[in-house]
Amino acid sequence: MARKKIALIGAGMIGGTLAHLAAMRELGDIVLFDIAEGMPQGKALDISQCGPVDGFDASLKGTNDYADIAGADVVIVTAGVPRKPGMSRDDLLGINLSVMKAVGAGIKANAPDAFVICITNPLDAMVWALREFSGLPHNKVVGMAGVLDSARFATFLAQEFKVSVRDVNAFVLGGHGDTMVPVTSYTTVSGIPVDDLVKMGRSTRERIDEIVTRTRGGGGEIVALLKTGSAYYAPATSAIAMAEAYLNDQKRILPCASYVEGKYGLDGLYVGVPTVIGAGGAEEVIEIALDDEAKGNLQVSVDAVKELLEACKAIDGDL
Ligand code: TXD
Repeated sequence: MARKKIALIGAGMIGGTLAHLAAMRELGDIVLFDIAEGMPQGKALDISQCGPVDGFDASLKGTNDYADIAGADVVIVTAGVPRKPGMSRDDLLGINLSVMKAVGAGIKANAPDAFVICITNPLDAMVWALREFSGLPHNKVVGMAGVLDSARFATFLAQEFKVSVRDVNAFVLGGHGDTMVPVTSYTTVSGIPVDDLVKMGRSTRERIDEIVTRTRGGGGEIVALLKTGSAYYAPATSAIAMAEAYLNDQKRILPCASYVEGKYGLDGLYVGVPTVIGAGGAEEVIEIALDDEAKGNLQVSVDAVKELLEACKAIDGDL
């Protein structure tokens, strides 16, 4: 069987990290595409030279030509401009919308059978726009945010409870932004709900609320520290988990920005929901029961996403 092909559109900080991780895990051969000339070629060469040391078999190619992504099994999109300190995700809208238009056309023409994972911010709007521009089926285009947001939530909770991160199963719903909805009632430590751990005196409601607030601002915290650019190690690791679930038909239930029509009372938009990822792409959106507080928070998040979609439509007449 021929190796799988992973195309990375955008070879910046996340794109380069994705290429390194995909090579080390031997997910397949890797194509790094960017509009910057030389940079994807340089990164491909550098990473390919890890191979003899690390012992992985993966060919890497850097390119500025969409023809090189032909037949890709997975396409991961990070192309665009990252947030700078003081800049909100929404400020990025106009610039990154035009990038999605070019990328959507490139995927449509060269890799129409791929499973596409969008990472570019503002995420919930960009994944929707990319789907529109590429014309791929909704189940083959998803956004990465929830895996990262729940990893941040899990990291902080593991620190709070002084337990292994492996035992924390954190649950985050909604849009990727300050309105995301970390749901403590579905968040567990080795099966024990966080709310029960609070009752057992292992933390306090106030501490958990602080952790929820820190999770919501998790991206901004890193942007402020880095001063140039935004997080890339954990975002890349999160997208790789989604790509692996698809390539290996794992049927993992991962929080993804998926197209939701009907469930959660939504009528056709991309937002973060638990999604079964397998060989069929986003195979199923899982609808869970939410208490009134979580429902209200999800609505705020959905309203924020809808506002962004309206702004996209106002900018680009094709949408
Ligand atoms: O959870 C999440 N979804 C995110 C999203 C978490 C962290 C960062 N997130 C967003 O990912 C961030 O706000 C950005 O929109 C993307 C990519 O972040 P990265 O840190 O990798 O940005 P870089 O290093 O600036 O890389 C972007 C690359 C850069 O090399 C540009 O030359 C290239 O994108 N670029 C393009 N490539 C192809 N085609 C076009 N049109 C293009 N325009 C820019």
